[in-house]
Amino acid sequence: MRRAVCPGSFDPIHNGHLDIIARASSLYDEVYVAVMINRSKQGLFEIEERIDLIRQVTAEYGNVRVESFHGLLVDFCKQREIPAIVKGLRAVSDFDYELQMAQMNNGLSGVETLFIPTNPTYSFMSSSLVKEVATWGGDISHLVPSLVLDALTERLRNR
Ligand code: COD
Repeated sequence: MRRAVCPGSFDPIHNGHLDIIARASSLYDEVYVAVMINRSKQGLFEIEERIDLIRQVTAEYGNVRVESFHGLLVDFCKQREIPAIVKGLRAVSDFDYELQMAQMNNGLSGVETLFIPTNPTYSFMSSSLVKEVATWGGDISHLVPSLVLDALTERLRNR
């Protein structure tokens, strides 16, 4: 069984993330989406809420599993016998840090990192930007799945 992991914060998942997960799911038998628990940073969505949104928007792929993790990504990979990390590359500016992480992860455990070039439609996107635009009432309906749009609208209304 060929397995890979797409890790991230996913606070919340957006169409750029989804595009990479969809492409990974067509290349691997089983794709884990690993949602990082970061205790030093309060997110807009709780980890369980992020997981729930990701599960719903990836359900159609059939081979995507969604879990949280705390600590090193390589330990998550080791426990599940995952040999590959799949990342989306948006721009050259992503590359420096991604290269460092890929080399560190490989040195720690032998896990490989594969980069998929982002779909140009989504290359400018990040969860932070999506939240900022939504906070000020901008239209993000083309940037996130409708389920996420509803959740974001609801969350920001109640803040
Ligand atoms: N288009 C395509 N792909 C995208 C886009 C986009 N517009 N935006 C993001 N992505 C992809 C990228 O591959 C990105 O890495 C991933 O989605 C997740 O993005 P975010 O913003 O949700 O998540 P990050 O960047 O906060 O996630 C960082 C990690 C959790 C991957 C990283 O910090 C990590 O691996 N941490 C675990 C601790 C660890 O092992 N540390 C040692 C590292 S060497």
